Amino acid sequence: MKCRKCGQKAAINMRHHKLALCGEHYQEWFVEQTARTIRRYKMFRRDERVLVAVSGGKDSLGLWDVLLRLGYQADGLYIDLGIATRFDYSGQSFEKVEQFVETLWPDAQLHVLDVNALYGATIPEAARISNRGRGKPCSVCGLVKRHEMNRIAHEMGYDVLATGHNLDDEVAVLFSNVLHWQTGYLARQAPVLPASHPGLARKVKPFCRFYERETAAYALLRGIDYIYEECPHAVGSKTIAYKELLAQLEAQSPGAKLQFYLSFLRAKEEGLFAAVQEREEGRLHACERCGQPTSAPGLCAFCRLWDRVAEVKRPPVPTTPL
Ligand code: Q46
Ligand code: ZN
Ligand code: ZN
Repeated sequence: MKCRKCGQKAAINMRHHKLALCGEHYQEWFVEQTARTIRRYKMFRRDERVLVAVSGGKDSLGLWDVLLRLGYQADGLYIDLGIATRFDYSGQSFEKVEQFVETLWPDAQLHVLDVNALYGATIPEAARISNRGRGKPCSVCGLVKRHEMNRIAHEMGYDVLATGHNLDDEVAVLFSNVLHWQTGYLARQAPVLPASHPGLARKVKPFCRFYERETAAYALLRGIDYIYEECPHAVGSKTIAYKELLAQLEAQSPGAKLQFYLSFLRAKEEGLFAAVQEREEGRLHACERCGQPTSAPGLCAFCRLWDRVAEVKRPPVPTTPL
């Protein structure tokens, strides 16, 4: 297989695009495609500040790299979740992020937030205490990540929050949401999510049209070292099972995932879920303590979580003997 641009040996063949490219031309194509996605969905402008949530994985590091190559004002945010079940997942992920900065972008700005140091418990510990998600820390993890990304972006004056979700991630979520007809989630699933509240950053996913093997190929060809292991809590998750199912579909019909996702976006543009969106937005109000949008009365789930952790971890009040 030869590169369509220069005729050298191809490094990757994308059957769904009927396009084979060598390493150099693939990187060029990948950066250009990202720029097109940013423009097509009006994600952000040159003068806006972008905060990229980096996890140490190929997608988020690749995204940060591409945005810097395109000349955007993009800074990184690493959230240390304190996950060390089976192996030091958080520690190893952070090493990859640090190494990325040191070797490729020594002048880039990286913010680091340590959940345990800030709130007094790691994610698995907070999940155990709160008993949300029945043993799996993922719902607490998602809740904390969302809240903290919003908070940092707001406090540090970023206009946009970018995450490295790729097409496979988006399609697995879409599939799950359709399977359960989660209309509220479907209404909110999009490449660009406008700020749901004044002062909050817009959320964007510039890699939403890339297959996972495309983001992996970019990281490898670009020399980005990333964490290969999944988070130990991802093992056995529904999302992984859906991804396997969808991979079978894609093998039989190349481009099926991209079609599924793009047709969904078109249907949304035509107004599908517009009523749900309106209803959901109407339910939101500001949390009494932190001010972030919530549908719960009074305090949001994040504030309630840490109240519960503090209650359990607070040292017992010494009682005076009678
Ligand atoms: S990091 Fe957190 Fe994921 Fe690990 S605990 Fe679950 S949600 S699986 S993206
Ligand atoms: Zn070439
Ligand atoms: Zn709150």
